[in-house]
This record gives sequence, structure tokens and C-alpha cells, in this order.
Amino acid sequence: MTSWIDLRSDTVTLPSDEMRRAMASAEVGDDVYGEDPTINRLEARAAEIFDREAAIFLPSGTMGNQIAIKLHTRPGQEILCEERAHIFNYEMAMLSWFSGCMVRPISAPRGSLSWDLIAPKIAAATYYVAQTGLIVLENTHNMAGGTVTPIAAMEEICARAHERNLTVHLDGARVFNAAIYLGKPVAEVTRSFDSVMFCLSKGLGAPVGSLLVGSRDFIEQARRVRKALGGGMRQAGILAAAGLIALEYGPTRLHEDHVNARLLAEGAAAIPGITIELETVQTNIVIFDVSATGKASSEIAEALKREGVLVGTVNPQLIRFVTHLNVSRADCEQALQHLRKVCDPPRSV
Ligand code: TLP
Repeated sequence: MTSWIDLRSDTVTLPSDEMRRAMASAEVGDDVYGEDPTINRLEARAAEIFDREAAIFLPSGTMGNQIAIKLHTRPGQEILCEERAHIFNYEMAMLSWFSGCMVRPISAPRGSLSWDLIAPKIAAATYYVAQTGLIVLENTHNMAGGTVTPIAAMEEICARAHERNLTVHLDGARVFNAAIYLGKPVAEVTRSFDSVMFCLSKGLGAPVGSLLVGSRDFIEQARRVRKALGGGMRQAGILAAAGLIALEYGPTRLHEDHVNARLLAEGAAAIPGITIELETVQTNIVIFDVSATGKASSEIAEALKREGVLVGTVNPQLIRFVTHLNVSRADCEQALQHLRKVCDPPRSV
């Protein structure tokens, strides 16, 4: 085992001993025949927690978002989302490749969309312009720094969209972090959306897996698309066994990650040359600008790596730290010490 302090992402979390034991003894069957009892339990539990008719287990969040996009749109349509959204920037342009759609991106302060920002971007109902097919929200918003869109804004967007027969999908990769911040159950936070994708493999700590939740009919169709994408996973109850533990116990400790992120953010804010909007640090992601240090983000990331701290770069100016169950408060304090040294090395006289 290495002793890296790994702040690159919460996707790096390692399965606990309890998960490994559950995986070793999981009851399994062929899920393409619907016969894996552990996957069936996970899907039923996810549907229950989100208060939906059905859920489907998937290998990744990307697959969940892309299946939802495929089902909610027709080729030649536009998808409205925030300009830094994961579906637009990190999903291999699959929404155009697989679903034949285009994005009309919207810039929103702190990544938080409102109906006022969305409404002017909806296509006019004339035959000679591409029609809006879908609205996608991301909560928490990863590249805006883990920010949370308030429930009232989400509900207004969904209600107004539905009045116009538009569907709304939630990329809820980290929706449990949003729910902790909002102090509400995920079912309440997500109730107005037509479909929700969430990940087990990030802060919740499972090694693999995401779920898509929605109506029974929608999830039945999602099963066809998952199979077409090669996502029929047979005896994947081995993975679902870890997922069940992640789903049940993962959310109970996420607040610790939020406290650690705040510690990192406040520590970073005090370093000369680092610019960070502290109000955006609401969950487990900290994004800050290092340009005033005179160094590129990649230089700082390389220097931190030499000290045993792994971090992500968003672009030449921005660094991303993500806290998770495998980094402690002490690790964060140590990471900050190294960041201070790397950004502001002692000058020789
Ligand atoms: N995010 C990853 C990278 O792809 C950027 C990360 O390290 O944060 N939606 C959101 C909001 C995400 O942040 C991610 C992954 C996904 C979807 C995709 O999930 P996976 O990686 O399971 O396909």
C-alpha cells in the first residue's frame, strides 16, 4: 500500500473490509435473465430510497446519464444544461454520438441553474429550428466546486418544464452530498425530476456502480438500452453486494468529507496567490485558482505529487481537491502544509 494523500477524486475510494466480505459471500445469478438476487435487492432498495417505481444498476454514471438522454430525446434535438456540466464536457460527446443531440449550454453563477436562465434558451416552437428535447441539471455541480442547487429552484425548473412537455433529468452523481447539505432526504430533493442517476462509486465508497431511477416503464426501456450498450452484467451481484452497503451506510458519513473540504478551502484561502470563493465550498469539492502564485496548476500538482499529495487540475489556472472516506482530517492538514510550501517557497536571503 502506498501512503498517498489522494485528493484527485472521490472515485478513488477503496472498498471496506465489510464490502469485501459481502462481495465474497454474495448470492448471484444471471442478471440478464433478471435472476441475480443481490442486484434485484439493490435496485429495489434504491427505488425505495428515492421513492420511485423502479431502478436499474449500471456500471457507471456516464452510462446512466447517456441512457436517460437516449430515452428522453430524439435525434436532432437540443439539450439544455449548465456549461460546465459533466454530460457536456466529460462524456465523450456521447449525447451527439449516441442520441444525435446537441447541447445548448447555459452559464449559471456557481453552476446553479434557475428557470429564469433556462426559459430564454428554450427553442421557439417553429418547424425550422431544432427543438429543445431535454433539460439536465447536475446536483451537486462538480466543476462549479461541488455547489448545491436549492430545492425551490429545482422544483420550479421541473414544474415549468413539465408545463411545456419538457422532461428534466438529474445528473445526481453526488446527490447524497447535496441532500446532506440541504438537510433533506434524497427522495424529497429529487422528487420532481423525470429520472435521476446517482453513483455508488464516489463518496458512498462502492468499488463500481451507479443507478438510474424513474418510472417502471422508463426503467424497462433503460434495460433494453443498457443491454444494447453491452451493459448486461450477468453475475454482477458481487458488485451490488458492495453497493448495498454503500447505499445504506455511505450517506451517514458524508458530512465528514464536507467538514474536511471546508478545512482545505479555508487553509488554501489563506495562502498568498490562491483565490477561492469560499461560499462555493458547500460539499466535498474544493476548486481554486492558483494563477496569482505565478505557477501553472500542473506545476503545483507535480510539486504536490513529489510530496505524496495527488490533486486534479481543471485547467491551467484551477486545481481541484475532492475529500472522501480515505482521506482524514490529518491528511488534509498535511496536504495544506505541502500546498503552502509549494505555492510560497521560503526565499533564500
Ligand atoms: N466525475 C469524475 C470525472 O469524470 C470528472 C470525477 O472525478 O469527478 N456525473 C458527474 C457529475 C460526475 O462527476 C461524474 C464523474 C459522472 C457523472 C460520471 O460517472 P462515472 O465516472 O461513473 O462514469
